[in-house]
Amino acid sequence: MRRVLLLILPTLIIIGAGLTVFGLLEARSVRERLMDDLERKARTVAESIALSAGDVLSISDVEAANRLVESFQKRERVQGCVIYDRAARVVAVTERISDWQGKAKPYLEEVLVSATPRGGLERFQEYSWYSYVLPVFDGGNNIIGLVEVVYDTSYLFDTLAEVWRRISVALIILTSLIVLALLTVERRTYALPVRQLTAWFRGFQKGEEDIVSPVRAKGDFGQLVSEVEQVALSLRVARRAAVEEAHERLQQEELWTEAKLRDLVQARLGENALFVVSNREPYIHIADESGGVRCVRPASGVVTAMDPILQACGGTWIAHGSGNADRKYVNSKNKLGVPPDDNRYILKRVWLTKDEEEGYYYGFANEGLWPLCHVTHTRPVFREGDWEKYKRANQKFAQSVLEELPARNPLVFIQDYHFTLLPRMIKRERPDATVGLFWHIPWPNPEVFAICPYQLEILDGLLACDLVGFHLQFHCNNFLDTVNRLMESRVDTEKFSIVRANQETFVRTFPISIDACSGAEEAEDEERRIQRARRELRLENKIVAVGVDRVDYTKGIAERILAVDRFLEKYPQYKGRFVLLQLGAPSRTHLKRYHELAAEIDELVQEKNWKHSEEDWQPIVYLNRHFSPAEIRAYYMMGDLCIVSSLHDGMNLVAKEYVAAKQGRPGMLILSRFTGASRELVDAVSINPYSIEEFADAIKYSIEMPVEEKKARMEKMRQVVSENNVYRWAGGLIAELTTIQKAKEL
Ligand code: ADQ
Repeated sequence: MRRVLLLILPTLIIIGAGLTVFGLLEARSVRERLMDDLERKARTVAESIALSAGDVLSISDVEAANRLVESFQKRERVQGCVIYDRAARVVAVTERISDWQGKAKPYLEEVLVSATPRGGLERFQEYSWYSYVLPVFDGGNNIIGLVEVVYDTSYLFDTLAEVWRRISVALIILTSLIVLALLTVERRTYALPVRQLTAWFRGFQKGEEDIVSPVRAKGDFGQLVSEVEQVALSLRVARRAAVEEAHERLQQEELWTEAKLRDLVQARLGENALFVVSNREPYIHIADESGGVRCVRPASGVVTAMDPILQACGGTWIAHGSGNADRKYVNSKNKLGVPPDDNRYILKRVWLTKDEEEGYYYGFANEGLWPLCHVTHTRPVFREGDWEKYKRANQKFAQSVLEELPARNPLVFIQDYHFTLLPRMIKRERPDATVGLFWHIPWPNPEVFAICPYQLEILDGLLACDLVGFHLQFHCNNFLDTVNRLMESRVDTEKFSIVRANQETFVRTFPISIDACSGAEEAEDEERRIQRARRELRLENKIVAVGVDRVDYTKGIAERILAVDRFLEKYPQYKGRFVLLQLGAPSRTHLKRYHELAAEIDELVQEKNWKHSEEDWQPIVYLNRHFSPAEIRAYYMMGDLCIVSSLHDGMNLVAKEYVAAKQGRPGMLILSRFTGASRELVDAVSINPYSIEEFADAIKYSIEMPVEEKKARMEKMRQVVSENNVYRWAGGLIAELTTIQKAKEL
């Protein structure tokens, strides 16, 4: 619209100005012509009167003078005539303009003095009149009187108005024709081809076949079209070549690596990109009070696992834009390349209102589903309003995903309990899409799940998936049991799938993990970082146990502090020598339960530090803030022990991160048996975090374990984590999803 206005407005201004000048000149010339005409007529009439007026005036015959003026008043447009004597006194006046006598007429004097006729416009009784005055002479050169002829001039103005009306109509018609012509030319030569080219290129990006654009243009625009076609062609050729190379390499590699996952994605998905949806975004832009902006990777297991996958394979990650500076960093489609300094994939941010975030994320997801799925004795809260907002937010994400999907067989990989309704919403619009959802938290047994008032809608949403993944077989079993008990469906325990309304949903185990090689720096740099951290926290010569968690009631942080307290009570020889270094990333602080938990932990730390502290030693160092992955890695390496005491945890990546970071250094992992990780990391020291006595003993046992045993156990766990890494997790999932996709195509 703006472009069209820019084109049309100057043209209109020029035409308007031109026609106005033309109109003014034309009106002036018409006016002059009419005045000349009027003067000519007036003069003729006046001269005719003057012929007889000479006699009448010389004998002062008033009767004859009156007859004379009345006889001329019928002439065309003549209003009336007046005969004056030589002193400009009225001798006779046409009755119709008898009022004219009262008008002051200084011009009569001028005519008497100059002895020449005079014509001009005069205002009288709010009208404009034309007066022509002719001197009347005796036989010689002496003036004996004057004759005045008065005309009505209204027709003169009517004629001028008519001229202006015609000019205006011409102006309107001309303007409309020019605007129409400009719009037609603009549409044909610019708007339409640009629209066609954009639609074609968008289609090409979504995988539609046509390699030649439908736009045929010449000149500059034609060159642009040709350049766009070249880019499309090179892209397609490069993608094809990459797919073939990937197929070949895939046959050769054994261990799952970033490169092998990339090959698998290229070989299986080809030109189609991977679409990932999660609530938490992997990079958040946060503005601080000083006006600076930081880009932070949030403390989230989902982000820790998924970021290396997207970095390896590319694709689009759609997530809630939750940072207060997020909007500044996206393009017009709400997208940006991430990581910020090395754009490997696209992050598309979805905006939620405060109200939606409150109901969908804090309310339904984190006060309802989160406690429902974690058996930690925190009561789930289900509010109708939250559920409505949860549905609305799922719909918003569905819209955002659907805008992105390629033309054929897209693959969408959804994360977690925030999006139970999203699979159905996507499938309704795109039945050809293959949709997988990974459930990062535990799935409870049917009795527990049946508490949820919206259980059927949630199961219906999830069963639109082609694949639902869990960390553990136990969670898969719980899910199948839940569906079997609560829904009309066919559960196939051989194939581990559920069939409902012509849709088969496969249920599979994929234990999540980490990129075991990521974050490693030069050995010297790492050593320096560790020494600095020990110095700053005054931990030199101390036995350090690290704890790294989001501050969440499922993570058993309070139980950990109580166990340290009991350990020091029971084994006082460790006073002054042992320190728990607890890193706690503030999480969901907006919720009352999390607020209370944060206060409870602060209080416990103070109480136990006060109880046990000696000289400059305190048993607990609590750093309640967010750390970068590199900082956390230094703390892991520094930790003689790592304590993971979750009361219930889908997997727990901290345990795996610690094992990977130690890289052959002695250390020991104390791991809650209620984490998914405990099924794989069987060489850790296993604890029941609810049993404070057992927990305290486990700390002593881990410290006193012979170094050789520690090394051997850590090495076995390191092997497990490096083999069962996050690329294997994603590889398994994507391979399964693409197999399902192929089967559907047949
Ligand atoms: P989370 O509950 O978020 O994940 P977890 O798997 O332990 O838990 O991952 C937490 C991540 O946050 C780790 O990468 C850790 O390094 C990081 N982190 C912790 N404290 C931090 C701090 N102070 N600063 C910065 N980063 C910090 C959910 C499930 C888990 C499951 C994961 C992945 O609850 O059971 O393992 O998803 O599926």
